[in-house]
Amino acid sequence: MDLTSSAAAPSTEAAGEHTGSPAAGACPMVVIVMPAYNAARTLERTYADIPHEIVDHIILVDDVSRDETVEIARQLGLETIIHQQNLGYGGNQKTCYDAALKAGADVVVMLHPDYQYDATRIPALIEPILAGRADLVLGSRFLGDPLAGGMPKWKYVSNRFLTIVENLAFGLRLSEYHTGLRAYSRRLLEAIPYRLNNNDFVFDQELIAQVVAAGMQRRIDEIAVPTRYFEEASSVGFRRSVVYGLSTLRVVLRYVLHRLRVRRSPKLQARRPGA
Ligand SMILES: Nc1nc2c(ncn2[C@@H]2O[C@H](COP(=O)(O)OP(=O)(O)O)[C@@H](O)[C@H]2O)c(=O)[nH]1
Ligand SMILES: [Mg+2]
Repeated sequence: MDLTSSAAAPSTEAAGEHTGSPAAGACPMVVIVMPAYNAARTLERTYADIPHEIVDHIILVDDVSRDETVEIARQLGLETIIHQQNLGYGGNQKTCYDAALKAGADVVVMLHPDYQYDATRIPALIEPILAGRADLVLGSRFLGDPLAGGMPKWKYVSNRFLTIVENLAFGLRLSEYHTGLRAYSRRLLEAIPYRLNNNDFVFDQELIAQVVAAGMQRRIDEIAVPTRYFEEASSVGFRRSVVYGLSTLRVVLRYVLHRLRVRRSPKLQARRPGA
């Protein structure tokens, strides 16, 4: 499949509530992107928790939802981009980051519109980037108590297992790799060829592998973020989780083979900015 295909070229619907001035340079422009798929029942709640005083612009990319996601996004005044065909969670994020960089973002926060992650933690999430200490910050559920938030036990165990494997392969000590709340610096998104990644959920893991392969692993930080589990917040059941787990192990294997120079991967060719 051609992942860079323009078959689903998005159309921009509306300019949103842009109050920041990237050109001014003095104050970093913070952009929130929301990869959305059937988020009508949770979007308003998610939006209400966003700390708007520190956010310059919000972009929602709709992956051909079958509900009122687009109408609600428009009512909220979000910049709304609509895919022409459903691409999946990773394909959605590609459009999100392209649009955020185009809007002039210095810091990009990926927030799921399903009210699963606590958006009130965004100031703490972007702080390491604003302070120049990090280029990627992960909102970790495992620095807190994910079971208390309702994470199913089997998801907890598989997350722990995959995290141990990824830590060993990447030489890191992160508490988890599978969170959906993340903040990126502009320079990281410009350095990493995220467009080459998979269009499904494993996109998130490929991006971390790319960051490590680019020598930016010391620029990864994490903060504790509570999550909520309820029906609308989680569409990934057991079967898809198994596929996701196996895809994650494939990403790790690809990274190890790349590092050992057994098989070089074009996806992992990014170089550290300035290196
Ligand atoms: N399932 C699915 N989610 C998508 C798609 N495009 C964007 N998303 C978003 O991806 C996020 C994560 O999906 P979700 O079902 O909540 O995963 P889970 O919380 O890990 O079970 C949600 O915010 C969705 O709105 C898509 O094509 N399929
Ligand atoms: Mg979710």
